[in-house]
Formats: sequence, structure tokens, C-alpha cells
Amino acid sequence: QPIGVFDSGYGGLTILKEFINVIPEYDFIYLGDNARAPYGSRSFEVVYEYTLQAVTKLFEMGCPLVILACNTASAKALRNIQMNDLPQMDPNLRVLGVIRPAVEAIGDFTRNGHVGILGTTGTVLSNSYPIELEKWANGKVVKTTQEACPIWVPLVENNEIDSPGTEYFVSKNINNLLLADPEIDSIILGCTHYPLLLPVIQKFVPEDIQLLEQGKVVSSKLVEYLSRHPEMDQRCSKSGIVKYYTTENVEIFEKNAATFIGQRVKCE
Ligand code: DGN
Repeated sequence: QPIGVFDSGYGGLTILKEFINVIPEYDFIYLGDNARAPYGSRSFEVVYEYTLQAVTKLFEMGCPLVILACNTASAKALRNIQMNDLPQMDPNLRVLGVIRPAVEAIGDFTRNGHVGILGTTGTVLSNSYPIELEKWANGKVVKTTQEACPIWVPLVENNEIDSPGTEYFVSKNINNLLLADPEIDSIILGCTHYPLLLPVIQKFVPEDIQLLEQGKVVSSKLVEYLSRHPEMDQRCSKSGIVKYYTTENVEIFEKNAATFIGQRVKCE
């Protein structure tokens, strides 16, 4: 059975790309809810409802394990699904998110415990990162500062990565973050789209500040999870097949997906 990977649109492809890099033998189904993206500015209730629908669909398609490869969905829907919905479904099904792996990894990155978070408005307002950092960063984090970057996702999705306008918004948000806490020594890129802006981000972040990209961390945590749960690992089929589905237009998905996953894919 394939591992399900869900995102509101294209962003989760940056996470799937790392899964394929690290465990290419596994089968995956990617589902992008492009018809209803972006989720970043939607309410808790709406993100939860949409995410639950997608997770249910992936379970129906045979996935025993679904990764919410979207910070906004992980922030606003994961806990509810894990606590309230999963126990009523098949108890052998699992849903995991992208926030906790990043939070657990930050202990290896930060030296002084001052951590910065860049994310969508929804992720920032949910306070999921500060809450999870408090719980899962081994007491290593002393101060968390968040900056919402609502323009960054549309910039990436409109292919404006190299434009001067992008430099303006990226520098503005990073300056805000570093002004709010000048002692920050590590920053979590808490949105699936931000790795694509890395060359621009690096221009404005001093070299001694570490940048944590989620794809790499989440993929190594998935490998760890599968080795700790052999019964789940056995249920995951390993033929190296990856299938892509969108709730919107297939041709548009195929055209845009290449920017995020680095290759042309076939979609249904
Ligand atoms: N995938 C979303 C995230 O990681 O927060 C970004 C896209 C969106 O829905 N705003």
C-alpha cells in the first residue's frame, strides 16, 4: 500500500521530493487540493474540514499512513484528526505532520536557544510552532519569534522567484524577524514553498544563522518512524511507484509541479 502525501497544492512536492530521494523504493500517492488552495489564510474549521476530507480520500485509496506535507494543515488539523477522527476510523491507520519533526530537529541546530519561525499567516496565528517547541525541543529553546510571510507563497506560485519584488518582500520579513529578536541563531522555514526561495533568503540572512529546511528533516524522521514501526513498514508497498492527484486541472498541475519536484510528472 502506498504512503499518502497531502498538501493544499504544490508545496508538499518539496517534501515528497526528499522522500523519493531517501526511500525511492516506497510507493507514494500525492494529493494536492489545488481547487481550494491556498489554505494559509483560511480558518481552523475550514482547514480541518478540507484536510479530513483529503485524509479520508487517501485512506480510501489504500494508504495506511498519510503525511500532511503542509504546515498549515499540520498546524490546524493534525491534532484534531489524530485525537478525534482516527480513533473512530481503523485504529491501524496513521496521520503524521511536518511540524514536530522540524521542532525535534531544532535542538541540533540552535546553540543559544533563540529560534525564528517563518510561515504562513495561518501557521503563525495557530501558535503551533511555539507550543510544539516548548514540548518537543528538549528544553533547548529559550525564545521563539515568529514572522508571517503572506506574500511569499503567491510569489513562488507566480514564478517570481528571481524578481526584485521578491527580494523586497523577503528582506522585509527577514528584517522584521531579526529586529524582533537579534539573538536568533536558527530559523525554521515553516512553509513548504520556502525552500524554493532559499537563494533569495540566504542573501538576507547572516551566514552564522542556520536555516532548517523541512524536507530533509521530515524524510529522515519518516525513515526513523518506519524502522520503529515494522508492522506499518510491512504494510507499505515498495515498487517505487509515485502517483499524483489534484482536485483541480490536471494539465495545469503537471505544468506547475515541475518547479516544485524538479521533473515533469503525470497527474490524474
Ligand atoms: N503548503 C502550505 C504550508 O506549508 O503552509 C503553503 C501553501 C498554502 O496553503 N498557503
